Amino acid sequence: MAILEILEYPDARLRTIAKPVTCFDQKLSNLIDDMFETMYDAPGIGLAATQVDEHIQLIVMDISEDKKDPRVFINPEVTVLEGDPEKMQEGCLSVPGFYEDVERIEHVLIKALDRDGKPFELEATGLLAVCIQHEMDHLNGKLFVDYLSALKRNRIKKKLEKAHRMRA
Ligand code: QAP
Ligand code: CO
Repeated sequence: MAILEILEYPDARLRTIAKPVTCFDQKLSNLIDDMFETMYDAPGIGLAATQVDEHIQLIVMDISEDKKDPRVFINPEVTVLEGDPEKMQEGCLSVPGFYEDVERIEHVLIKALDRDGKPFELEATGLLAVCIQHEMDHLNGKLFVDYLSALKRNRIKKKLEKAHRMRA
């Protein structure tokens, strides 16, 4: 297993559109394990393959307190069950140190494949619903900062660019 490098905003590779997974092989299984290790190490509650520069429709997530509920979503699709938007504070491993309110659909039906390629369905509300929408945005090249005002987004961009310059 390995801890992978997480791309950070405004890295252009975060704008890549992910392709569906077609091959459920050992390579995919290894990537899933590495993504869990990377997410738990951060620590985070969700990570999309896009964030580790792998442009396939794969998400790992664990919203439990004790890292006891690892979930894998491959080629996910979301259907709106109740359209009422819910405001929740979001963060992102690709936007470290920044947290802002974003409006998301509060009740969704998720259809996805598990790590063996077996289809499953899951009704989600609360944090799980918010998190799957956040992670599916990554697969479409979208970040939570895109929902903020240009002023807030640019402030975050400048601060992260400065941090990256200091690191280099
Ligand atoms: C997405 O985000 C999410 O800034 C997952 O310094 C977050 O795991 C969906 C993290 C909140 C819904 C609500 C962020 C870790 C982790 C940071 C994460 C940081 C260290 C973010
Ligand atoms: Co994120």
